Amino acid sequence: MKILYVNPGKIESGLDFVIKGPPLALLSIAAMVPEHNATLYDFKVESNDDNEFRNLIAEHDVVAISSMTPQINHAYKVARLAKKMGKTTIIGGYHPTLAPDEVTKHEELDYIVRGEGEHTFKELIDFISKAPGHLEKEEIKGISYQEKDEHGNTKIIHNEDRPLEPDLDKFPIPRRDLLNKTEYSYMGARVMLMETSRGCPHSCNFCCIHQMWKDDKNKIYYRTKSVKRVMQEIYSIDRDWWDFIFFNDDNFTINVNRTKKILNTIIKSRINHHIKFSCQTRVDTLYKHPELCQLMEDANMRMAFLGIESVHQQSLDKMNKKTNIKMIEKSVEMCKEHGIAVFGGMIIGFPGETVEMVRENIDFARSLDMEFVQFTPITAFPGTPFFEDMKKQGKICTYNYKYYNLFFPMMKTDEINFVDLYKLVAEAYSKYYNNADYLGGMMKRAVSKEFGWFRSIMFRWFKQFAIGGLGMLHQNGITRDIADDLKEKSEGTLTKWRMKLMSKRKRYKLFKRRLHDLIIRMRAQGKQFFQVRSDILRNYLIQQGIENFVSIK
Ligand code: B12
Ligand code: SF4
Repeated sequence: MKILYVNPGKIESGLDFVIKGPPLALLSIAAMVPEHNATLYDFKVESNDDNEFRNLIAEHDVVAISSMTPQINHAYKVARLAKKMGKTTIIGGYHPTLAPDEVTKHEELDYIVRGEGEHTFKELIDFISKAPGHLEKEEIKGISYQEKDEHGNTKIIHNEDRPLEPDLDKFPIPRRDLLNKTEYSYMGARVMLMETSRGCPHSCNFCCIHQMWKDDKNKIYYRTKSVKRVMQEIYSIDRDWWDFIFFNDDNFTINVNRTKKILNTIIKSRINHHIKFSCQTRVDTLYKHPELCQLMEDANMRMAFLGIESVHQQSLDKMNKKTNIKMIEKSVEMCKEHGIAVFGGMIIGFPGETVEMVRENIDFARSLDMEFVQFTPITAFPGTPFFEDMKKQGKICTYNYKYYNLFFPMMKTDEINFVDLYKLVAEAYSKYYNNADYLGGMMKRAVSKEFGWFRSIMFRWFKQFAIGGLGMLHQNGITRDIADDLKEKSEGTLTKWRMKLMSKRKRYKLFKRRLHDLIIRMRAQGKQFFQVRSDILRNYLIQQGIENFVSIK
């Protein structure tokens, strides 16, 4: 049988311009059915030609789609097309797991896979391909589908939950050979994803990880791969191509002893001389175990994702972060000393925070001088207790999941309406990245001893981060208003052919004058370089209906 694996959602979602991560979920489930022919189509990196995609569907029997929440509309579109062409459609991932009722209602989808995909997918493909000894559809745990009853009415069936596999070593190594590897990069660096564990033992009420990876029956919430398996997988990755291996576990340092074992083994193996590593970790863990930073440096772990979130203790406590300002400052400082770039996460508009408090968060992020920061408006993902709570309180402003991409606000709080939240996101990016200090800081790092590793990817970083970054903001409704304004001005006075006729010297002079003009105006406007795009904002408001117009300033 021929299976087409589809990662939907080209440029529907926030970070796609600057981060194109390989779809590990699809590579993992494809490895479970090696006997079937596999093709990967990732909308994030493909040319996105409708005819090409149609032809590809025509050549396959099954279309297997993965979807997070913001990708779901496009996932339905792909499924509709495949269904029209007579193919069997399967979907899995975060959104189908967290909102199974809603997803199963879509008749363009034949099977919905909830939770862990590997075993379920194998059994489902055996059933569809009528493999010897296959289970019947009613017996396959973890799937949902529609069925007609005796009166012809459609019923939604959710089969029993699939228990989580306790031993992650039992899963085969993901099929990374399916990737067109030239297309994937994280802000210019070639980054391959790899899991060393799944799930999280904690249960913060706004987070969907716990909802995704839970097995209440067997009390399993967190599982790990053995150190041996981790090393095998590291060695299976093409280190001549990838700059980094990103351990994309939600928290690579949950079990500190295990983390140390992995890092020590990497150091002993000397694989760290050929490839860099990155991970997601926590402020409190680094603060309490400063020795981890040294080990990370020795293992060539050069980037860490840290949830900073807020400068306000009341918010940190409500989020259950178990951190404080001192811990945050210290852990970021330690990373800097060890040449570990920090990608910090900041939340804009956590309930209880006013506009002024958000501005203090932005200033705090700047004072930490982190290499990269993502500012995300407070977002409630369907399927979490936080979402249900916000829904009950009437705080959700849009049910169009396209906007759940961590750029657009999808809710309001008692303190901040959603338009102001949106503007604050623009302000945060503007203040953080749009200043000479930031660029100068990155250049300084490139010549420093600690961050010497950055030199090898600096040009690719600049290209993707600077150009892609502006595209990303523009797509998400945040625009360079002053630059656009200047462009308009120049277009009004100078036609293209006149520009062409100008001598190089004159063009250079004109460029200098404009740059000067731009800097003066930026200063005059207090470095507020980005603005919310009024056309996108208008569309967004129209989609929310007239009621929401009334409730906002
Ligand atoms: C790596 C990562 C990324 C990467 C690449 C992701 C990709 N696939 O392209 C990047 C950085 C690009 C990214 C981007 C985004 N991400 Co992200 N990301 C992750 C992260 C850290 C790991 C995902 C992963 O690979 N897991 C490993 C695989 C094996 O697990 P899995 O995806 O769950 O797949 C299993 C099952 O779900 C199931 N399954 C999945 N798909 C399918 C399909 C079929 C057919 C079947 C049968 C089964 C199946 O089987 C798999 C194996 O068991 C997770 C957090 C986490 N630790 O999981 C967040 C996470 C998935 N991301 C999230 C979000 C919100 C985003 C962004 C919106 C962020 C942004 N501001 O832009 C974007 C959206 C991108 C888009 N195009 O829409 C949220 C999703 C929330 C939600 N409800 O959807 C998460 C959970 C983070 C969080 N805690 O909030 N992300
Ligand atoms: S926020 Fe972090 S600690 Fe809390 S449940 Fe989610 S992954 Fe675990």
